[in-house]
Amino acid sequence: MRTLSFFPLFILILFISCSTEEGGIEEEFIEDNIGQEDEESVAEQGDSCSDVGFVFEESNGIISIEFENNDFTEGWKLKNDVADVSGQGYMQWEGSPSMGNPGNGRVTYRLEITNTGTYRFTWRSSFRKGSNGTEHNDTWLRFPDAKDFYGKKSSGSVVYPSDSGKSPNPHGASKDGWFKIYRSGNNNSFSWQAFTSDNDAHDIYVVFETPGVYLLEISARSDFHGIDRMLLFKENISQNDALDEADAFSNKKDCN
Ligand SMILES: [Ca+2]
Repeated sequence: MRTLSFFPLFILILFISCSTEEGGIEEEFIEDNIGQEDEESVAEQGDSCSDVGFVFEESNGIISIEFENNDFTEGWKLKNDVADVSGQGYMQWEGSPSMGNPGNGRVTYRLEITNTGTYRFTWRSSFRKGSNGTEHNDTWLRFPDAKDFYGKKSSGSVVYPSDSGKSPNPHGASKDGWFKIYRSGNNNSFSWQAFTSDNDAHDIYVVFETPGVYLLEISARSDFHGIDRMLLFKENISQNDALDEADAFSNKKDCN
């Protein structure tokens, strides 16, 4: 399939190389074709590193990522106005809020998983506007090609994203396989919190069944939700132990 999908692009390049007229139109076609190829590779499971450009490498069951260490769409702003953040600072969404529609301002991280199994997800975030910790405190999250993605409480209660084909679903917003991930409290210091289901906080888990490259997607929900770092760790590792290891950030491997 990949050879076939490149074939029209190859013909177009040949055509342009022989033609000096209407170059602008042909260039548009080329851009469209490249875009389709990108979308196709994103949708495929089992991408290799060379398909996606770079990956964050899991090591010893831990993935630690500076949230800002990626390419962002318009609307996301890099901020560094507080001392208590690492790397280049943190990212916050300053575009229009997207409370009911996940997918706007989408950014994808590729994770190269060697140690398969169930990982817990958390991030370090703050609300960067006002004094009410129930506002500007959430962003959408999705793992589109993982074996499973769910919220779980210590009581055993489990919720699955809406439209995932599984139930029950969380209280409050969820759509198209996305969870709304929120933090709580009126202290706006950056803190490690990541919950789903309103007023019924469930921790976040994802299952990687086989070794390979998996997608972690975020998209804008609240404006002025600032995110500094993300952390995934095997569920048999405590969060404190994972944090002890997490200052050694995961290698961002360039595949090109
Ligand atoms: Ca950071």
